Order: sequence, then structure tokens, then C-alpha cells
Amino acid sequence: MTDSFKDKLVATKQAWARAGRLLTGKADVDHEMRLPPGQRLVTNWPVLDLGIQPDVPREEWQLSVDGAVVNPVTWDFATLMQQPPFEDVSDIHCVTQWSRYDNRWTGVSTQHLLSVVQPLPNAAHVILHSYDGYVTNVRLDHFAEDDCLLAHSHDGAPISREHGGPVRLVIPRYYLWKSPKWLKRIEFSATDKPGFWETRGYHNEGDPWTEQRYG
Ligand SMILES: Nc1nc2c(c(=O)[nH]1)N[C@H]1C(S)=C(S)[C@@H](COP(=O)(O)O)O[C@H]1N2
Ligand SMILES: [Mo]
Repeated sequence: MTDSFKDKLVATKQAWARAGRLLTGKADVDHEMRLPPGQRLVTNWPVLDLGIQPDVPREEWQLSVDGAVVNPVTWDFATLMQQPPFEDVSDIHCVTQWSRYDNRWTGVSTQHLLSVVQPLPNAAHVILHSYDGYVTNVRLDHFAEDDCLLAHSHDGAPISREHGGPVRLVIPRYYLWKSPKWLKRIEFSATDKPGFWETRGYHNEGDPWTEQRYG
């Protein structure tokens, strides 16, 4: 993708956010519907990012986990694979209105990671940094939900480069912009730090069932 194309794409999405585009106003607070309001089901898997898809071989991948924690760690891929394995099947929901059901993710649960690093009592936010420079923020209680993981595989195969391999974070209950590809650093923080899309008009939390598309 060229820089000017990328700038245009960002500007278009930002303008939609300002105009409140794609909002239906039909909230499903209790998640009664599997498909959140305003979404349509797809069976393919679209690729969305800022156009830079870093090529990080498994042997060179490193994750640092730091900030407001008792035990900061740096994991390489071998260390990740030594952690208790976790697998979960979940749906993904993109703010651009597509949802994809039954994604089988394999990796390490965020709950296990939390037990290793032990966030300090004042930690309330998690800032996620990626190899392409992308940043997004989630609340610690959302990050800690039991279906969240550091995923290295999808439907039994290594996550492809375009979908964020070698490791991406998966937070299925929020729009997919909260699930960073090419994960590089997890920073625990007492204060919130809105990320790339959150500072460009997207909602700070991004719950699909109440259509928290825009901030
Ligand atoms: N590192 C990184 N992660 C990212 C993005 C990005 O640009 N860089 N885009 C986000 C957005 S806006 C979406 S919709 C999803 C798309 O994931 P997919 O390409 O696997 O469908 O990745 C999210 N994670
Ligand atoms: Mo997105």
C-alpha cells in the first residue's frame, strides 16, 4: 500500500467516525443475538491494517511485558511455547461491519500471563504495542476475560503474516481493532493511553453489542 493510499484510508475511516456512520442504534446489551447489531456474517477472512505487514520470523519474535507489574518478562517464541497451552473457539467482529464465527485460536491465555507478571494494585489499563507501530488500549478487566489469549495459531495452522503472525492478541468480545497483530509489547499502566484508532474517533472500549463504534 502506498503512503498516500494509506493516509486516504485513515482519513476516510476518521471521517466516518466523526459522522457516526454505520450506527444502527439497536443495542443488544445482554448478547441475546450471536451477531451484534449492524454486523453481517462472512465466511472469508478480510485483512485490515495500516498497510505495513512486518515480517517477523518466529525465531526473532520477542514480547516484552512491563509497566505496573511485579515481574516484568521478555518472552521469545520458545518461552511462549513452554507456557501452559490454551485453546478457545470464538467469533470476531470488525467495526467495518463483518463478523466471522468459530475461530479456533491456540496460544497462551492472558489469565496465565497475568499470573506470571502479577499486575500491581494500581494497574487498570493495558497498552498493546505492535511491530508495525500500531497501538491500542484495553481495560485490564477486559484483557483478563477468560476467552482472551496470545495466539500463535488459527484453526490449527500458524497465524499467517497478514493476519498478525507470529503472535497476535485476541480479545473476542470487543471489536477487532482491539486485537493487535504482530504483538511486541504489553504495557500495564495506572493511566489510560488511547491508541491509534482511539485517538482518531473510535470508541475507547469498543463493545459490538452496544455498538461502541465511535467515541
Ligand atoms: N498491529 C496491528 N494490529 C491491528 C491493526 C493494525 O493496523 N496493526 N489493525 C486492527 C484492525 S482496525 C482490524 S479490523 C484487525 C484486522 O485483523 P485481520 O486483518 O486479521 O482481519 O486488526 C487490528 N489489529
Ligand atoms: Mo478495523
